[in-house]
Order: sequence, then C-alpha cells, then structure tokens
Amino acid sequence: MQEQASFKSGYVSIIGEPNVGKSTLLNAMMGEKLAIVTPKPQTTRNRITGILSDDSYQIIFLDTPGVLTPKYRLHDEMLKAAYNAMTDADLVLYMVDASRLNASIEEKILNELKKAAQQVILVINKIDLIPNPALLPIIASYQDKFPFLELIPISATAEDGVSQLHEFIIKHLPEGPPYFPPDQLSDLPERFFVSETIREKIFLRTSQEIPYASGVVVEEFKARPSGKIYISAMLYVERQSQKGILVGKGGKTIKRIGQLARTEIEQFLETTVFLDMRVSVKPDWRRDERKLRDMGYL
Ligand SMILES: Nc1nc2c(ncn2[C@@H]2O[C@H](COP(=O)(O)OP(=O)(O)O)[C@@H](O)[C@H]2O)c(=O)[nH]1
Ligand SMILES: [Mg+2]
Repeated sequence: MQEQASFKSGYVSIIGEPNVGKSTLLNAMMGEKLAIVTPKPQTTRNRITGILSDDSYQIIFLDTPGVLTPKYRLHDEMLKAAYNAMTDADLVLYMVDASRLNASIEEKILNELKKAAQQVILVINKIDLIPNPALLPIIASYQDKFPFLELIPISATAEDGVSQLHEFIIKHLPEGPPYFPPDQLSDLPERFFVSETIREKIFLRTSQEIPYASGVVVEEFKARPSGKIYISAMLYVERQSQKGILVGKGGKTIKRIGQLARTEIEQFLETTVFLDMRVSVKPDWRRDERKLRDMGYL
C-alpha cells in the first residue's frame, strides 16, 4: 500500500518595498483579483489574505503594504501590518524589483527577518524589464546577504516563474490541517473588496496627492429581494479643494470612477449592483487616530 502524503498548510507573507509587485503576485497565485494593483506606490494599505486550497495543501497568502519610512499616522499602521505579517508567517516571500534595486530599507527588512528567525524565499520580480545577463549578478549578490531557502526570478505580470515559485512554497510549507473551508478565498468581507475597488479607481483616475488623501467607507451593503445589491459608499478626502478635484467638472471624474468601480464590483459579486457614492471632507484624517479608527484602519 502506498503511504498517504500528509496535508500541508500555512501562512505565507509577501513582503517588500512599495511597488515591487506584491499584490500582482498574490492575484497571479490566486488566479483571481483580490488585491488592487496600480502603477502608484503605496496602493495597499491593509493586510490582504488570499486562501489557496487544494486536495493536499492550503496556502494562506498575506499581501502587505510596502515597507516604507512612515511619514504620517496611517503609515505607522501600514508598516505595522507589514511587520506583523512577517512574524506571523510560516514562510516569507521577500520580493524585490529587479529593475529598481533599492537598498535603502533592505538591510532593515533582512535584519528583522533574521531576528524573527524566519524562513525566507527571495523573489526577484519584474525580470521582463532587465536584460538576461543582468540576472546572475543580482542572484549572486543576494546569496551573500541572507540564508534564503530559495532564490527565484519571476515576472508576476507575465506569470513567468510563478508556477515554480508555487512549487517551492508547497515544498517548504509545514504539515498542518486546513484552517479555512476549501472554497473560501479570503477572510475579508465583501464590503472590503468593494471599498478597495473604488479606491483603485481613484488611484487610477486622479493624481498627485488625491489618491493618498482619499479613503473609502462602504456605509450600506444590502441585497434587494430582486437579487440586486445596493451599495452606498462615502469617499473621504482631506480638503475642500481635493473634493472639487475628485468630483471633477460637472461631476465628470467621480462619475467615471463610479462606472469603472461598478463594472468590476458586478463581476466580483456576480450580480447587478447599484452603486451610490458621495464625497465628504474629513480634515487630515491620515494623521488622526480617531478618524483612522472610524475609517477602519485601526
Ligand atoms: N513589468 C512588470 N511590471 C510589474 C510586474 N509585477 C508588477 N508590476 C507592476 O508594478 C506596479 C506595482 O505593482 P503592485 O502589485 O501594486 O505592487 P505592490 O505595491 O508591491 O503591491 C504595477 O503597475 C504592476 O503592474 C512584473 O513582473 N513586470
Ligand atoms: Mg500592493
């Protein structure tokens, strides 16, 4: 008789500086868009879970805000989320951008990982942006920096190397039971994905300070007897002038954000959605403990 392979399970954190492609990797691994992705840094503000289950394993991915030098109170929370995900994990994926190796905060991150005695896989992302011969020296330089379990070059957008990374993760995952039902994709509520989708469209349709000064709170999320879902969301900015820009001339900008968000929310929820959005000013909310709490960031 053949011996039954035992079930493997664990938490796998994706850590790295802003904009290296952490959320893109989560989505590629999940085959589903769970985390919002934009070309702007600091898109992700919370720890986002993605649960990937199979007959023989369950991986709970933790996508995190990038590790950065905090400039305001919201940043402190973002950094805390990143570091907590580091210590909570069974396995850490430390991701760097091959086209923009930025050592400024790297030593600090690797020291924290050493202190936490974490098992770490180095993921060198965006290899589609560099010439092939540039890769080996990068790998060699990282071999000296930390006792990584594996070092793997990938392109998360081209899904190059992603299945090999998947194999490495399974290989190093501890034995354990499934923690979640096999059909559950995340432990975050639907309304979180709704507010994130709206936030992504704000990031994509506005510029400068507006995306960073914006926060979204879903106030109502109601299924109507018809099966349609009614959602009302409040979009917060920090100043009256930002409200004017977010709304746009004759409401043009906010309308476009609403259209883009609704289409995607409908795909995600697989039903017709009525999306009601309003914009309100909450002065300096990113620096205010109580306001951050009200908005669900603490
Ligand atoms: N060329 C290229 N761009 C990528 C790759 N992975 C992510 N990106 C882009 O990098 C930007 C930041 O990605 P995101 O996943 O939000 O990074 P995060 O801040 O680390 O979560 C987005 O514009 C992505 O499309 C990759 O493998 N190659
Ligand atoms: Mg992200």
